[in-house]
Amino acid sequence: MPEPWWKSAVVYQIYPRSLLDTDGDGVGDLEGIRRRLDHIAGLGVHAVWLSPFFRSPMADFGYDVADYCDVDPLFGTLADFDRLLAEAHDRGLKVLIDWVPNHTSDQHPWFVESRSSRDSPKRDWYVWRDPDQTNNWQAAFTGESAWTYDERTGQSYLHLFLPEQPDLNWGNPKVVEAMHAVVRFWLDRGVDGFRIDVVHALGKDPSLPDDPPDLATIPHSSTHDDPRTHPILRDLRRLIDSYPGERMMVGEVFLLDTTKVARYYGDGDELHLAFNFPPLFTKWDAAKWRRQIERAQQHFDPIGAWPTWVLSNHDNPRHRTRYDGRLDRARAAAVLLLTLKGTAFLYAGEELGLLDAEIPPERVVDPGGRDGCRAPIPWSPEPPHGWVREDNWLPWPPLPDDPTMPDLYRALLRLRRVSPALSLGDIALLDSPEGTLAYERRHGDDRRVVAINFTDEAVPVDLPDGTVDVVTGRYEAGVLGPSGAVVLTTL
Ligand code: ISL
Repeated sequence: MPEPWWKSAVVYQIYPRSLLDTDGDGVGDLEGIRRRLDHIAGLGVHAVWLSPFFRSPMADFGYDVADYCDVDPLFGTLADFDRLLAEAHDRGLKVLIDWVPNHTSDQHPWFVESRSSRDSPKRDWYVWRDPDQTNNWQAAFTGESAWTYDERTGQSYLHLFLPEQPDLNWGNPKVVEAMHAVVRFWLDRGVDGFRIDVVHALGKDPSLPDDPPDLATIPHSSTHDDPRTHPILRDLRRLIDSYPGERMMVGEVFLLDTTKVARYYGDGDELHLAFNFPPLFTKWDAAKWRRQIERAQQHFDPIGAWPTWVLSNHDNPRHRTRYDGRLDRARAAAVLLLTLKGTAFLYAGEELGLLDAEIPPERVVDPGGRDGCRAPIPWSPEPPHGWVREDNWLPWPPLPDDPTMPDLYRALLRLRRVSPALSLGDIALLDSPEGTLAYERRHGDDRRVVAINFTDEAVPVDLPDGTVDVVTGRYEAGVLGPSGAVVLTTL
């Protein structure tokens, strides 16, 4: 049986506000995404993931949803979405949408009803407690309590994120039913799957125990790991797998421990894929990366879970920025990301080698300090860079400084498509000199060897004989140049 598409896939994440504005309001829109489809498909990726475009008051820029089944007017209409979906499919691109099931907006009619009185039929759709029955959980972004007191009914509600993002109560079967209906709505419309926001936080112990003192200063959403989440995921898996056409879900398991992340694959009956973030937080250091690869082998392989790799997204400084702004490292990192065993996720703009924008204090809009990586993407050198206006919701990042960067991504994606070893093969770490990383990918007769030099010196790497598929920096006479990377076909 052929492997499902999402195993060999590379997914391109789009933050709709930042890709391209077409109506002149200074914020990207669905039509802008449609107009960039040729570029995206031309890179050779297999799928796009759209961050939320649903109706929202935008307290968290769309991760506070007020209607799961409609498009926010800022981004367009449902008809625009249908057209985008159809045109993506015409180009062979799968479309994943971002589903935010842990919390809604405080403006969602469910919450409006829930907060209206203690006897509201939707009271128990959220988590309400008397003020003396709350706990010490800390909310993300604010560093304050995860509970907000609501005067009207004299109780407090739980929010692992902003007070404008009340947590749903997944212990209530009515919530489960309503949220399954949302999933069906989009599957019926033809989406290929979901990126699921903070999926590990869905299940909650109704006794809401305090965090131990050593964790009490960390946002609870990054430590929450309750076993009640697993049956919720098994139900969702059954629902998604009941649809034809290999629909899938990739979960944001924001637990910075690969051992824990692996559990969200269940016995092949929970998430199809889970983000594994520790590598994203790993420095540009060969030994540290080697350890991350070993951990993925150790925790995912034995249970038949397929790994994922991501270097940048809308929540963190772009990897080039994290790697001291260095272009040579960004080029080598592209080789690393696209030759590891697992599904890879690109963040729009990384194929241009983008850096974060510098945000002056008066332009800060995100309560979580994440504006830099969400800056509008400059698609051409001359202002307004393919956009309508020069001034948009966030300032521009530095303009791309290497016009060959997209060629590197295209070359790597082409190689992945023709190489069973790179797209689906096993990985074996090879011995290599300090400061370098080398591994072999193998599938049947197809064998590729990859080496990355994390240092600023040229290093002799003693790789097997082979022909060079892709190189960044220099590779000559067995010596890999400073911050260089090479992919070889070997016999
Ligand atoms: O953004 C973070 C650190 O800067 C993370 O802690 C983040 O809160 C975590 O990854 C959860 O993120 C997701 O849910 C949030 C939303 O703000 C993020 O954009 C989303 O990716 C709440 O919905």
